[in-house]
Amino acid sequence: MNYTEEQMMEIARKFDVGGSISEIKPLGPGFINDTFVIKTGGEHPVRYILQRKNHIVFPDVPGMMNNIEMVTEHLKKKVVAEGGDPMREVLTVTKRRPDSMSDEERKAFAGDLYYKDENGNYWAVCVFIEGSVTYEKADTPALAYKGGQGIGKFQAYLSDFTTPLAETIKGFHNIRWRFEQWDEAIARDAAGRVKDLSEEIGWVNSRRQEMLGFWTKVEDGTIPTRVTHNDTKISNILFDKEGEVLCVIDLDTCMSSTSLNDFGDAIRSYANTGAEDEKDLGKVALSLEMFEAYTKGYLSYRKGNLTDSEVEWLAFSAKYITYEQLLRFLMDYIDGDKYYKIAYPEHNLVRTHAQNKLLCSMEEQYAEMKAVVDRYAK
Ligand code: GN1
Ligand code: MG
Repeated sequence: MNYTEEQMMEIARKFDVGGSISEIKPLGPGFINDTFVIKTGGEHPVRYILQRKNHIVFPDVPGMMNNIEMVTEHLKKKVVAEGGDPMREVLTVTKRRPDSMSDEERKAFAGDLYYKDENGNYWAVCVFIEGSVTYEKADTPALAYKGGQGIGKFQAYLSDFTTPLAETIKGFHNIRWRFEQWDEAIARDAAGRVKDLSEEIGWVNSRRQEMLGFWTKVEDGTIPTRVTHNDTKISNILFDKEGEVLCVIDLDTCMSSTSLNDFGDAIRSYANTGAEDEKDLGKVALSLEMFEAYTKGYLSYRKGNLTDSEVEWLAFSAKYITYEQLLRFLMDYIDGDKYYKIAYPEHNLVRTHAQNKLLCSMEEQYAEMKAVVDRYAK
């Protein structure tokens, strides 16, 4: 469903953006939500991010927005205590303009944090952080080191956050649940593609027990559960122009899980020598240099605060999340491309192959990865 510029402006005006809106432009390349930048006119223009939240993927948008509000409030207190700037170093949710709300909206849970339009789409706004830079790929170890610090600090700040968070996507990084979805997808064969995918399906099946073995450690409490981000790819971090981490964004999946997910998902993007959807598999591998830089940065904040079991499984988490991503891309391809936005028909299959190549490269270098973790965890 496409909206005209006027309709989107109307939606944006429901939020407390001060001043009149002069411009609205799409901002890419999120796979799930639709993102726009809005600019308010006047002498001192201010920019905001307007997002249409994908409520098929996130069935409880009010719960999600409430999570984000609570987590960002907590983070802001930490930043203030350290003498930082809470408006630049933490995402700021922009609330609804009270005079734009109906009685029903006022009574709704977290009703001031989102707008549900007549088509059933949910919208939310946050402040645009000026002077920030995002990357699709880490080009230097220095950037990977800083990214590691950013997520390490994020986890450290949230380590004393105790309010239960809503589970915004059921079993998001729970491979046992993913296998339930997977088995159903194979049986359903919605797009009739299973017959041509025996090699790729084999990549998933051959590692199934190994991955369940890891998840069992989370289920039995050997590996603890904490408040985590769960989507730590490099493009979800804002850097400043000097390459320092400014702010961790895309908090839609902030919930309780193992902190290892945040490490593993970051490695999946920072330490990949190629793009997530690279067609030339010769370009895709795990860069041990990037792995080391990220690990060093991350552990500079988390060393001493992780349990022995977390340290033991840290390197494995990179394989786990890359494997899960392979499964999710392939499952979506089998389902007929219902979840991830695609740019061309084979996109999810290309992504699957690239993740598998990355995973194989991690498997080959696993002993070295473990040695790096041990070096910086002490
Ligand atoms: C999605 O929303 P975005 O583009 O930051 C996905 C992640 C995947 C990632 C792959 C809610 O992230 O889990 O790792 O694509 N987010 C959701 O690039 O499924
Ligand atoms: Mg996301």
